[in-house]
Formats: sequence, C-alpha cells, structure tokens
Amino acid sequence: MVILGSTKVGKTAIVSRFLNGRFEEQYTPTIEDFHRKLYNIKGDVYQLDILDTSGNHPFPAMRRLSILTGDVFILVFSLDNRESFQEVLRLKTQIYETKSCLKNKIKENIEVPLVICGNKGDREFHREVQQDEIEQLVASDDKCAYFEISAKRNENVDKMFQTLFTLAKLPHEMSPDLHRKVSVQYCDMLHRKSLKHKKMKDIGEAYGVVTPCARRPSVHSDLMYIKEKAIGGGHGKDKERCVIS
Ligand SMILES: Nc1nc2c(ncn2[C@@H]2O[C@H](COP(=O)(O)OP(=O)(O)O)[C@@H](O)[C@H]2O)c(=O)[nH]1
Ligand SMILES: [Mg+2]
Repeated sequence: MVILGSTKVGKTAIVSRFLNGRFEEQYTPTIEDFHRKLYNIKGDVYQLDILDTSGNHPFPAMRRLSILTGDVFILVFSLDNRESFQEVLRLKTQIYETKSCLKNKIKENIEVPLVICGNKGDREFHREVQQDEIEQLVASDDKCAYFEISAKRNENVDKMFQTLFTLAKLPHEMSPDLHRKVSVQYCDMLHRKSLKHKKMKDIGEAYGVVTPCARRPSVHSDLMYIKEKAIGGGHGKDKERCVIS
C-alpha cells in the first residue's frame, strides 16, 4: 500500500490512525517510512507492507519505483489546500500511465485499486476545494473511490480502508475496526494455541500485528518484484524455457 500526496496533507496521520489509532497534533516531516502489518484472518495469513512517502519527491525515479511496486494506493490532499488537490490529479494520471506501461495495456483498461482522500474535513471553515469539483474527478472513473475524511477526528478513516481493501479484493477485516489488534507476544501465544488445536480456522477470528522494525526491501528486491509482476509470475518461467528454432 503506497500513500502519496503533497507534504503536510496528513498522510502520516492516516497511517498512524491505521496502525495504532493515534493522532499527533505536532508535524514531523517524513523522508520515507515503511511499515509492515501481518494478519491472520480465519486461518489465512496476509502481509501488508505500507510505504508512507515524503510528498516533495526530490528523486522522481524513487516515486516511479514506489508506483511500480505498489499494488494499492491512497492519494491524499488537504481540503484546505487547492494545490494539494492539483497534485492528486497529477499523481492519479502518473499512476495510470506508469502501470499501463508496465502491463503493456492502454491507460483506460488498467485496474489499480485506488482511493482518493480529502483530509482535514474538520477544517470546514478553511475549505479551498469544493464538493462538485471533487465529484467531477471521481464521477468519470469507477475504478477509484473518494472519501472526505478527518484523521484528527477519526471520521470516515475506517470506511475508506474498508473500501480500498474491497477494491483490491482483500478481506475487509484488514480494516482497523474489523480485527483485533494484538501484540507480537500475544500473536506468538495464539500461534502456539493454533498448532495445538491444529485447525486455525476454528478460531474463526481476525487479528493483526504490527511488525516491529520492518525495513523497506532493497531497490534490487523491488526491481525483481516489478520484473516478476511484468512477466506475470509463473507464466514468466514458461516463457524463459520456450525455445524458438
Ligand atoms: N486539523 C487537522 N489536522 C491534521 C489532520 N491530519 C493531519 N493533520 C495535521 O497536519 C500536519 C501534517 O500532517 P502529516 O500527517 O505529518 O502530513 P504528511 O506530510 O502528509 O505526512 C500535522 O500537524 C498533523 O497534526 C486532520 O485531519 N485535521
Ligand atoms: Mg508524512
């Protein structure tokens, strides 16, 4: 999951709501933050990697790399900042162009699970982007969803994540309000319990744990991942073996 948007629009605040349910009033600039969350949902294990980007992107190649590796996207602008809305429009175009180039498809046929967030809905008084402009942006595109949210008041944040996971065909239990958040120690205990009882599916619940000290994969691993996606996983191996004489 890649979070993109101008600086100070609330990207890190959204990630913080997602991972630990907290909100920081104080601004701390992000260079690039990487988080990992593991889930056990009715016996199936999922790993969600989250890339919280800086917003000013002094290195365009790095932004392109994050778009290429990303599978689901959250584009954030601040409702009190018109320029940040324009940036989201540019980012959306860049994502579709980059992904269609990777998959050798035309822009219109590309499917990218993507949610656009107008954040800081609590600052209604300072609003610079009007509802009808936003509706125009999303109305013509059924592949993306729009939510007006407030990370500060925790308004619409869970709903936004639920929609994103549904668009990505992932279990909606990955949304913060639909699973039990547990510590690493508790997760170990559950794992042992499941081994003892053999059938994890019987526990029938969803829980998630934030992996401490997760590190972003190296550029080399990212490039290998992109290559695998471009040639289509298992089919790629067949292609390599094919000999034309
Ligand atoms: N009023 C208000 N402030 C917010 C909201 N979300 C974030 N902020 C504040 O906006 C500033 C920038 O937030 P941050 O998440 O660091 O932005 P980022 O640069 O996009 O990651 C911080 O001071 C946050 O406390 C919100 O929903 N409402
Ligand atoms: Mg940030």
